[in-house]
Amino acid sequence: MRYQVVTLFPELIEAAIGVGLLGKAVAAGRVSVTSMSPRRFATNKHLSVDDTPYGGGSGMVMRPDCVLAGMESAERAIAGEQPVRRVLLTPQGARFDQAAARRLSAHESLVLVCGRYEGFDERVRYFVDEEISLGDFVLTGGEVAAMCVVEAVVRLLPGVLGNAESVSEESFSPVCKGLLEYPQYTRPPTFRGHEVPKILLSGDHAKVDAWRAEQSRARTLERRPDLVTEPETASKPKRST
Ligand code: JB8
Repeated sequence: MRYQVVTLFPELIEAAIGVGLLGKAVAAGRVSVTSMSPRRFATNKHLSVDDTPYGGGSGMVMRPDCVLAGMESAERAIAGEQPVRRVLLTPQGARFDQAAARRLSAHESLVLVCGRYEGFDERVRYFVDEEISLGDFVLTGGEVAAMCVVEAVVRLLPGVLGNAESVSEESFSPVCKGLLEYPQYTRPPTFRGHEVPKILLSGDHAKVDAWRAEQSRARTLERRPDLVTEPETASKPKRST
């Protein structure tokens, strides 16, 4: 898979792709993550990529010409004439989640477009396939969001995670039924006065499975009730005759 990040700060992306499983996948040639700066397509003597907003107001806006030239160059670099999915990272986008990560992992080539300053000239949006937000908070630019997307997508690619079960059993995966994961423990059996639940030391796998399922359910109800849509919690009270 080939990913290009359009960014004024390529060094931010390069620092992030060198380590961990992502670094391994890149080193193995399984994925490429490269970046393209819109600054390369600046035309004035100051190499500006931003300008003042029409209609007035504070701050600066990313120029559409530099952003588009960066996108198109990024695209040619990874895909030639092959199809590419163009993704804009902004706080106004659709909320990113595991389903979006799975969907994007099916694309051979992604171009992730990052802004700085107060954001993009609105016309940039006419040239992208989708707009993604990490959540209801504002970053100083799209780079960290783009790396979140790359991380979430790359670890889903076949052969990137050593243990395929880690992907299929984790929170939000269908096997977990969209619930949060159960609590995990390792040695020592007692840590600063806190014991590992006895059942996990029992060797009774059926009981362990049942305990974990119940922990997942209870933990999800407590922390993320929005994820629970089971019929038992939604059942109507019986009407008496
Ligand atoms: C200027 O929070 B964000 C984000 C914030 C930004 C820009 C792009 C994305 C551009 N601030 O996802």
